[in-house]
Amino acid sequence: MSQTYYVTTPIYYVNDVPHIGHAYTTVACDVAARYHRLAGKDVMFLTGTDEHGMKIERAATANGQTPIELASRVVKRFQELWQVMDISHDDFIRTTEDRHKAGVHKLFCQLKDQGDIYLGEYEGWYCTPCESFWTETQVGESCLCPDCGRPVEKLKEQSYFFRMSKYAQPLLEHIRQHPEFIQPESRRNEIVRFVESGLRDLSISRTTFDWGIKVPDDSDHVLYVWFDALSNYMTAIGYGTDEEKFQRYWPASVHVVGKDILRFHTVYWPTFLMAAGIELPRQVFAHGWWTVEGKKMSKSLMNAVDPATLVEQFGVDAIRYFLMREVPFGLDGDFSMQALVGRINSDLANDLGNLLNRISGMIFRYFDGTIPPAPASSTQREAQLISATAERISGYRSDMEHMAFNRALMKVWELISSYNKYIVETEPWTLHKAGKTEELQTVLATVAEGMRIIANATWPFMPGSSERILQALGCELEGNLEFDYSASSRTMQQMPVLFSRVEDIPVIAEEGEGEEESTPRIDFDTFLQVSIKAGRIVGCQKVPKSSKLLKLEVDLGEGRLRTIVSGIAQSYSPEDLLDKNVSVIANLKPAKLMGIESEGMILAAKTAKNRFEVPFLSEQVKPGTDIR
Ligand code: ME8
Repeated sequence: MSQTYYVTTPIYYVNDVPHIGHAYTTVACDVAARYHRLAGKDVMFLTGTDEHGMKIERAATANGQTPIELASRVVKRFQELWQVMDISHDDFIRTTEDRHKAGVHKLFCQLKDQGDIYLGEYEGWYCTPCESFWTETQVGESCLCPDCGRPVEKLKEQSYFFRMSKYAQPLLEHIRQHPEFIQPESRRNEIVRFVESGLRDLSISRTTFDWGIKVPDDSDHVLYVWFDALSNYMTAIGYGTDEEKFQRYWPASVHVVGKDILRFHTVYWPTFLMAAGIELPRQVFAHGWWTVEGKKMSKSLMNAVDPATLVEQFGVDAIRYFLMREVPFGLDGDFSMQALVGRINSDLANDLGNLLNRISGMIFRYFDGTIPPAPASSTQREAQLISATAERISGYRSDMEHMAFNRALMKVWELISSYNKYIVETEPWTLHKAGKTEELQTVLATVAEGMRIIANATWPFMPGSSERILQALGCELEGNLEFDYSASSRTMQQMPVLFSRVEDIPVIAEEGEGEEESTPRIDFDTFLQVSIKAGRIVGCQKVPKSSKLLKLEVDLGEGRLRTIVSGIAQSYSPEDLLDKNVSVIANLKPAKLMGIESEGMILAAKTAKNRFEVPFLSEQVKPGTDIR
C-alpha cells in the first residue's frame, strides 16, 4: 500500500455524556476512513478520550472515587457507543496511558531544552475555595468565580510558558501558503484575523491541582490540559515510543474538530509543532454545531436524543445517513425528529427502498433470481445512463476527498433517481409481456450493475445496509465504482427489507415533560454523578420583578451558605420555607437567574404549570447529609 490516510476525531472529554454532537464528529471521520480504506489506502483512524484536568478531579472527589476510577468507567460509555454506531477506528487513545505520557514528556523536554518553554509567572483571577485561576472574560465585570459565584482576587503563580509569540509570523505564513490547512475557508479568515492581532506566550502548567501529567523534573506543576490533550494525535502513533510507526502516519491527513475548538487546533497546536520542527497536519476541518429542535443541547435534551437510543429506534445506518446528509459539513445543523423521519421515509424507504424492491422483485419474477448476462449490445439510452453514472461518481469521489459528505450523498441519490427513472421509462413489465427478453435482460442487467455501484458508494455512510445489498446482488464489497456489468450472471438472494417507513414522528420531550415510559434511562454511574444533599433554608426572599423566583440562603453543612434561586414563588411564600429542611442538587453548575448566581437546585414536585410541592425532610436530618 503506498498512500497513507490518517484521520482523527478530537479526543472527547471524559466528563461528558456522549451525545449527537460527539457522534457527528466520529461518524464523519468514520465515513472518511472507510472511503479511503476502500480506495486502497493505508488508513489510520484515531479517536479517544481526554481524561485529565480539574473537573475530573473534582467530579471524582464528589463521587468518592479516584480520578482514574471515574475516567475508566466513563470511557466505557464512549467505547460502547462507537461499537453501536459501527465506528471502525484503528486506535483509541486515553490520555492516561503511558505511551501518551511518554510522548508529552518528549515534546515538553525538547521545547524546554531549546528555550521555547520557560518558567515565568502567571497572573490571573483566582478563586481560593475552588483553587482555580480564571481569565478576565471568565470572571466578568463583577469579578466572580464562574464555578462557585464567589468573589475572586488577582493572584500570581509560577507557570511554565510556551513562547507562542515567536511563532505568530511563521504560522501566518504557513496558513497563507497552505490554503487547505484550515477548512472551511470562512473559518480560516477568522483564525488569520486572530493571529494577526498578535499571539501572547501561553501558560502551559498549573500548580493548583494534581490530576494531570506532571512536568518532567518539577512535579509541583501539572501540564495544561490542552498541551497534554493535543499531543494525543502524535503519541497515539508512536511519538516518543515507536518512531517507525510515527514516520509512517505523520503528518495527519486531517484533524476533524468542532468549530468551538478550532483555535486550539490551528493556533496552539501548529505552533507547538513548528517549535519542535515537526511537520504540521495537512488539514484541520471544523464542522458546525448541532442544536436539537432549535435549542442548545442541554443535559435533558442530550438524554432525549441519546445516539444509542436513536440507533435502537431507527437503526444505525439511518442515523449515520441523516447526520451526513442533512447539513453541509462545516455548517451548523438542527436535529429534529421531523427532519430525521422525513429523510428516512423519502430518501431511504422511498428512493433507495423502491429501487431495491423493483430490481429484486423483477429479477426473481422474470429470471428466477439470476441477474441477466451483460448485453451483447446496448442502446443509446444505456450508454447515456452509463456515462451519467461515471460523471456522478467522479463528482462523488471529489466530494469525498474534500469532506463534502452531503454533496457526495446527493450525487448518489441522483444516481438512484436516474435508475428509478430508467425503470419507469423502459417499463420492464411491458417488455416481459411483449416477450422482448433481450431488451428486458439489458434493462435488468443495467440496473443491477448500477445498484452495485450505488451500494459501494453508500458503504462508507451505511456499511451494514450496503453490505446486505451487495450480498443480495451476489457481490462483495470491493470499491469498484466503474460501470462494467460485473454484477451480471450472478445469483441473487432475496433483498431484505432495509428501511421501513416511519409512520409516527416521535416527540422529543425534555426530561420532566414526557410520559414516564419515554423518560430516557440512565445507568448507575450517571446517577452517582448527581450529588443530592440535605439543606436547611435559613434565608428566603422574593426576587424583585419576578413572580416565580425565590432567592434562598441554604446551609449544606459546608461552613458557608449557598444562594439558590428557585422557581417556586407561586406555591410558597418566604415564611413557608424558613427553617425547613429540603433536598438539594448540590453539584449543579452555577447558573444566573435574573442576575443572581444560583448554586444548586431544590427538589420539588411539579404539580401543575408553575405549581410545586416541596418534599420537606424532618428536622432530624442534618444539613449536608447525602441523599441517595
Ligand atoms: O472539546 N455539535 O471535548 P468535547 C457539534 N476534549 N459538535 C459538538 C457538539 C455539538 N452540539 N458538542 C460537542 C473537547 N461537539 C476536548 C477536545 S482535542 C485535543 C480535545 C464536538 O467532548 C466538539 O466540537 O467537549 C468537539 O469537536 C467534540 O465534540 C468533543 O468535544
